[in-house]
Amino acid sequence: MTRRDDSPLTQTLERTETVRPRLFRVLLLNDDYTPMDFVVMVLRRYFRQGDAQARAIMLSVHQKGQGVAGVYTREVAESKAAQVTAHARQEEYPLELSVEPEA
Ligand code: NFA
Repeated sequence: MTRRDDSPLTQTLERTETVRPRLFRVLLLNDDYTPMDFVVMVLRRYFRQGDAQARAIMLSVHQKGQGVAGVYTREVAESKAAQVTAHARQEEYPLELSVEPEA
């Protein structure tokens, strides 16, 4: 191709850098009133845990006071915590969650 006088003599090469996003834990907190079956359902439906893992996490929260439901980017973690809180309040359960940065 014939080069016109005003065509560029240099070209810019692009380099795309990716940074891994910070991850956040969604914690489930124990209470005396939320039914165990509701917590298991939450872990399965919102946190995509299998049945055995959901039961293990629920029991661990029940016995130790809190536990990790899942780990996500900030927006996803906060969205899941808000959705689960709304669902629990709809059922009039006091279930509490918290979102904390990993490490
Ligand atoms: N402690 C609740 C009960 O005995 C069950 C529960 C587990 C609640 C995990 C919140 C989180 N019904």
